[in-house]
Order: sequence, then C-alpha cells, then structure tokens
Amino acid sequence: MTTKAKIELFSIQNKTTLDTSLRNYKGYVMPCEFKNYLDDIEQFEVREDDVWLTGFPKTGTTWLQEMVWLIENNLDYEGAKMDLNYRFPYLEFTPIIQYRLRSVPDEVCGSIPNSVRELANMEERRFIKTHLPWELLPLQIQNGSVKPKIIHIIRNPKDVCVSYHHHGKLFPGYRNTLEQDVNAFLSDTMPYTPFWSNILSYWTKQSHTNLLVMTYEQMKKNLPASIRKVANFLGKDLNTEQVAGLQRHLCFENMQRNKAVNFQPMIEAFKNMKLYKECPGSFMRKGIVGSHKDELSQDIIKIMNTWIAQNTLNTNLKFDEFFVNVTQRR
Ligand code: PPS
Repeated sequence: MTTKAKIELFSIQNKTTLDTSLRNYKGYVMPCEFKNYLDDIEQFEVREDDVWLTGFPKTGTTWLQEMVWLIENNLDYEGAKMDLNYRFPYLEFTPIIQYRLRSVPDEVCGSIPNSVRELANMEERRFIKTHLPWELLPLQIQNGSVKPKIIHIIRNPKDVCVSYHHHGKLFPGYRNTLEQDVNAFLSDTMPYTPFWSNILSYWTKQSHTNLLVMTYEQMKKNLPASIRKVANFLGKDLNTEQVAGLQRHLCFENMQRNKAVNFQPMIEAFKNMKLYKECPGSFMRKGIVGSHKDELSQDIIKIMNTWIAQNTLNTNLKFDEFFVNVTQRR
C-alpha cells in the first residue's frame, strides 16, 4: 500500500471527534472554558513595550521565555530565581488549567485567578507567553495598531506530538495513549490545533519587522548563535562572556534542575494532594531533537512525514527531517 493510501486509511480508521470539553473558535480547537476569555483577549490592551512569546505547545516556549527574559533584564540571574510563570505569565493560563484539571473537584485546587485580567492590570513591563494562533491574538496586534516585539518558536511536529502526549500525563486523570494522541494531533482535535494553521499564521507574517521566528532545532544546534539572534532582535548587545554564561544557564541539564522553570513545584503539589497514583514524569523530559523516533512506529512516522509534506507543499516552509535547515524568507 502506498503511503498516501495508508494516511487516508489511517484517517478513516482513527478519525477522532472533538470531545465535549472542547470547542472550535475561529477555526481552532480550544477548551470550552476559553469562551469566557475570548472577548477579553480580543480587546486586550497591548503595550508597545510588551514582549510576546508565541508558539504551539511543546515547541520550546519555556526555554525561549527564559532566554528572552534574561536578555531583556540585563542577565539578572538573581531575579530569575522567581518562578517564570510570574516573570513571564501565560495569557490563557486560566482556561487551560481549568480544562487540564477538569477531573479534579474545585475544592481541591481552590479558585484560579483570571490570567487575562491579571496581565491587563499589571503595572510593570510585561512579558507575555501564549500558544494562541495569530487569529486569536488581541485585535491591536492583528491590525498592527500596536506593535510589540513578538518572538515565535516552531518545532518539528513529530517531536511536538510526542512531547504533547507526555505533557498531558503530567495532569491528574489523563488517560490518552500515545496512539490516541497522535490521532487527535493529526485529526485536529487537540487544544490549539490545527497545528499547521497555527504555525503558518505566524510563518506567513515574517515581513512584519516586529516578528522574529525561531526554531527549537536551531536553538539545539547552535544556542550561542540563537542567543545573539534574539538579543539583536531585542536591541541588546551581549559580549562573548555573557553569551557563554547564558548558554550555561539555558542548557537542558541546568534548566531541568532549575525549580523556577522546571514546573516541578506544580508536579509536587499534585503529588502532595494525592492526585496521582504514580509519578507521571517531568516537564523537562528529554530535550532533544528527534526523540519521536524512540516512541513512534515506522508506519506512524511515514504517515506523519506524508502529512508534513502535504501541509507544507504550497508554503515556503521547507525543512529537512530534523527541521534544522529551515528556510526562512522575508
Ligand atoms: S509548554 O508546556 O507548551 O509550555 O512546553 P514548551 O516549553 O513549549 O516545550 C517543552 C519542551 O521543551 C523542552 N525544553 C528544552 N529542550 C532543550 N533545552 C532546554 N533547555 C529545554 N527546556 C525545555 C522540554 O524538555 C520539552 O520537550 P520534550 O521533547 O518533551 O523533552
């Protein structure tokens, strides 16, 4: 059977439908809870000096957030001991965490503050992370009336998909198998999908001078060059020593140990609340390029390769197997 026939058969056999906790908003799948935040995000007042970090889930946003925050804050390693979620809040955190914790009774977790409102009221300089596609960003960004710096990150979807599955397992009550999550990812029934619309919504805007697109694979291949590229975009000058220091701080092993960025406190809290039967893994999981090869069958990899080829066919997004030689055209 040809790969094309296989992918068709795969989609017919495995087509998953949106479960009742998800809805479609402007063509994107998001939790039902997002409905209460949609308008506030659309009308959100953007500031020229905001820095926005965007990217599909599991593309390396946390890694890049830490880099951006340190570059913009003159390498304040002392200040970086504060949890990243406070330094660089996640815009739509509240509806996402409500969705992730839907199997946990409200009284166990207590009330969760409104992340959109908190960011709107923040007096300090803002660093804002979001996984939303361009079409769901505040209107002021979409219509260009306010132009904050936006840094977007993309990553090989095969690694994203596997990482997304393991991410789900960090939350109590998650039961999806890897195969079910591959199905959901390919049939656009996971939060923030369709994957391609989401990443292309930024990719196609690269002529905007306030937007920089990075890739996880380039960061892995040459972190110092990536640090310089981001610093340059942010208008900061770093010397060789400063770049080397930041490179050390950002290496996987150090971030894995760093409680301000590794989400271990959240996992410990769930453990202490006895929400897990057993330890579900860690947020800083593997941190490598190509880790999908350890878990996806050859058949699934072939299907995903065809899916990638089909979805990039009419775009100028060209990448090799590991997404390293990504072609960026302005
Ligand atoms: S989230 O939950 O969507 O915000 O996740 P995100 O931060 O975007 O992506 C998590 C993946 O990034 C890996 N990661 C790193 N890789 C290399 N070096 C460093 N320093 C680093 N920090 C985070 C993290 O391990 C997740 O990927 P996987 O493949 O699951 O290991």
